[in-house]
Amino acid sequence: MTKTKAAGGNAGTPAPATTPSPTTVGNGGEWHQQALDNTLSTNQGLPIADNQNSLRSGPRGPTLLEDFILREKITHFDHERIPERIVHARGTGVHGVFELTKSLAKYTRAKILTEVGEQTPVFTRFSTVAGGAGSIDTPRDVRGFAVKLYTKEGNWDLVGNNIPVFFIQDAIKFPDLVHAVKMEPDRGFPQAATAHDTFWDFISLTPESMHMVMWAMSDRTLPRSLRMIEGFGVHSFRLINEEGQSAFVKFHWRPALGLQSTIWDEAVKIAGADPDFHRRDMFEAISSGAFPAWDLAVQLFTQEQADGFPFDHLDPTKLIPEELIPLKVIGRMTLNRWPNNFFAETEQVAFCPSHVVPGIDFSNDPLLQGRLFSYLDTQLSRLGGPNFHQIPVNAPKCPFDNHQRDGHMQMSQPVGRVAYEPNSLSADSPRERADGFHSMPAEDGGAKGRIRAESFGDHYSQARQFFISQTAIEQAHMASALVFELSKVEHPHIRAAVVGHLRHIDKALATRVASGLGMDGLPDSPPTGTPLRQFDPSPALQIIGKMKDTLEGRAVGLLVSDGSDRAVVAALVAAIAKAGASHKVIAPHVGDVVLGDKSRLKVDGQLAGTPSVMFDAVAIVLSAAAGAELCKEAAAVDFVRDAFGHLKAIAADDGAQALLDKAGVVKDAGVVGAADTRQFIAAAKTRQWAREESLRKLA
Ligand code: HDD
Repeated sequence: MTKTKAAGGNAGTPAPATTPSPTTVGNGGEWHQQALDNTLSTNQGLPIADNQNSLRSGPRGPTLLEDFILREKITHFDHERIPERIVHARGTGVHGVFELTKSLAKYTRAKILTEVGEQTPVFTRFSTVAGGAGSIDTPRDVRGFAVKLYTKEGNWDLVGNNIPVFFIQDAIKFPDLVHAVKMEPDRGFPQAATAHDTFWDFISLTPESMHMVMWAMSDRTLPRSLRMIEGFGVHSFRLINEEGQSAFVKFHWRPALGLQSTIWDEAVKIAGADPDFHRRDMFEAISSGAFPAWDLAVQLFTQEQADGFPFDHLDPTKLIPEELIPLKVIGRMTLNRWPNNFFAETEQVAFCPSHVVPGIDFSNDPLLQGRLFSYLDTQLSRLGGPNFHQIPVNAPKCPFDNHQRDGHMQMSQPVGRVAYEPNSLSADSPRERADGFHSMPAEDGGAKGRIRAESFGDHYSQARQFFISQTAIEQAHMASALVFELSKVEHPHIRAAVVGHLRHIDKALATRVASGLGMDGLPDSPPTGTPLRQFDPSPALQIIGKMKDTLEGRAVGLLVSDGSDRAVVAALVAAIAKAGASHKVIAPHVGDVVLGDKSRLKVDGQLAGTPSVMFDAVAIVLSAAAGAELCKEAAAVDFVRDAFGHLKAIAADDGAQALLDKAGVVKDAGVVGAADTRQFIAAAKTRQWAREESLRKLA
């Protein structure tokens, strides 16, 4: 038998010249010891001599079953994926810290809400709802906003969304809702989209969804950045103080950067330009030290106040307007550390609304009650068994101990012979503590039955309130969104049924949508069931009203070419940085551009791959020759046309004028000279809403 020299092996992959990474990795996951000398080994610690070739009989012969190294590696690989979340599969997680600034000691004994100045670690995961784990970041969709607070008294998970109400009133409808919104099961599309028959069919037959539908059709579901969304705990929770008294509470997260959204055409184009737009945005912000922050605010109210509300606060399709119960800011969350490993943390993190701490309790909201079951249950199949709390990202950072034992993937090694309580054999085994968690002893009697409370019966008044609270621009976007979504619905009776519901919300809206869908007149409305109320507008429900007069945290695209004026470019860069924004240099080619004074400027993005949809405003500085040349380049014309069409501020010098003309840019307050940096920054802080009417026929 001829001996063959093994090719490859470690000799074929020289170790990089960098210093070895730390010997331990992970946040609490220190079990994963990395060999000090960087030796590649099997999971049993066997040093591997050849990681390039499997064991075979002869150089061209069959691979041998004996190759335990191959089998271990491939087997592990084959099992690398776990079932993705049935909803909220696509997510971005970040570590951070929560600091309480105002004590709620009057209302609760929870230390997380009473110890001012205490820094509590958190892990926050943002998500879309409908799409799979690999789906785009910018569909029209609700965003999940789930926060795990590792408190001294155990983990508290506040598992919310960026919308304060929900589609359904009872958890028993959740599987139907999710089956309706997910890709249609016979055809496997559309992915991450509500614009299809099954979603709107379910909605049209579920009038309680109308309030959330209004929110979903607003630009709230097209966020500019995950750093610029609000978060809501949605349900009423209870706070319980030392005396055992209870108050109701709703939790709100308010972004320090204010709210910002994209517009529909932009969101669609971002999806193609950068499917990871939101994840990348968060990664870049954290990496650059621009840590996003949110205020935690509460709405506190008593049972007596709740009894006087013109709606039922236990109904998760209702919100409590801020005008009725003002928000009180009590703390701040700052996200400041990207996970070490996406799978270990972002994928394996397990949130459960049932994770509360002493002093926080549940209300009887029937949706919340169902959630208390569902999340624990889903983790069992998603993470493979009952020990998911031992995964570092899920483990409490306070001591925890009980008599639960064994199970799949048990990582701890409990010692001793006693695994039960009460016992007389082990004085130091865990026992009850009188000041542990107590449920509120609320009296909740009543006849058993599958009953929907009459007080849950008004499905339209708050939907109407939301609509009339919006600016005319936001209303137009909602009408257009409804037309777009329903235009994708193939069954006319579904379209008609939805428009019928809209009549109860706002007749003018229904008329706009009906006309956008080419309907002859307005379809019939279903009976309302209960008399509707006329609520006053609540401006706090707008996005535009909650934008901050700042460019902080946002991004400007700077289109340049060889020969661009260095002084103008430098002034723009300085002004953008001063405004707290970032910039990227875009040019027809990567590498460097040589500016007019022969200095060189590093290019961050090539024009065709870095369209203006990725920025909040653009500045274009070109020599006359480059400007003329770029008029022949579709990517350059689109760059400008889209910036204008998406209502962004445009700063341009004389050399760029030909390109602006070619792109159909008409001078307005948002189109300014490139040298006028002050005016540019002022214009860039907001969208040029007045421009929209001239550009786009909104429904
Ligand atoms: Fe849910 C995940 C938010 C109703 C069942 N939900 C999940 C996540 C968020 C929410 C943010 C992702 C958590 C993460 O990042 O891992 N869900 C909500 C909100 C709701 C809501 C704000 C209404 C107010 N959910 C809801 C109901 C049920 C569920 C009524 C079931 C009866 N949700 C789940 C789930 C998920 C989930 C199937 C999927 C993955 C997971 O739990 O861990 O159990």
